[in-house]
Amino acid sequence: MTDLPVLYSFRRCPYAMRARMALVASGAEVILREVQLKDKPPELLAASPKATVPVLVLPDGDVIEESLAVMQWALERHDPLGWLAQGTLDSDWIRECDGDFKHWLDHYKYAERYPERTAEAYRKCAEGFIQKLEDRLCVAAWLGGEAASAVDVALFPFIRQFAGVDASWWQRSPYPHLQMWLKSWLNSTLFSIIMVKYSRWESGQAGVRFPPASSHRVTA
Ligand SMILES: N[C@@H](CCC(=O)N[C@@H](CS)C(=O)NCC(=O)O)C(=O)O
Repeated sequence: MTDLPVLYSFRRCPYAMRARMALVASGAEVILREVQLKDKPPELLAASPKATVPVLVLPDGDVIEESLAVMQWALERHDPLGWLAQGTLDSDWIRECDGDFKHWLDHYKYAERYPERTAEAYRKCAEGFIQKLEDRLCVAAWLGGEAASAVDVALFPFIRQFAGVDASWWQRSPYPHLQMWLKSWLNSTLFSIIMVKYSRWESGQAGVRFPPASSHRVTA
């Protein structure tokens, strides 16, 4: 069991979600250690002092401490769904998602912490990116073209978060293509696998094998 990479993860973290999706799609097996962000285990801090999740510790001791790097590592080893062929992780979509969009998303989601403006005003700022995605998905089923790509996967957890802040507004919003795109990820087998709940990992425990043995080969 110890010859597998160890993934420090937090179920609801969108960065950890994109990493878990790529790991599952690649067929990689890891040992998952579910952490609490408010009380991170010393093993995580020792492996990666910057202390964000996800962090992947390889059997040779190398540490991968950025979600996109975890995706790249997994998909370079094995990419049966062709996600990298369809869209590289060096992408303006991802830069904008992780930059400006994430900034406004956090303000929208936690508007009470930023009382200078209303949640609706913050949402409007985030909608610039949402509209660009909608425009793209009007002309292509996926961001990379005809098939899902690593770019779609990298963005999905953040669009999910945006939609979830006010789900009834999202249902009424003028973004039908993006709504369909989101729905297809939410309904995917892959998503159900990566959202399985694990109890918090405690020092001294082995951690759990991820993904669970029965869900190794995902085709969609
Ligand atoms: N650039 C990092 C960002 C990861 C990140 O910020 N993760 C959040 C959780 S969603 C985190 O660990 N924050 C540290 C904390 O809350 O203490 C990546 O892509 O992996």
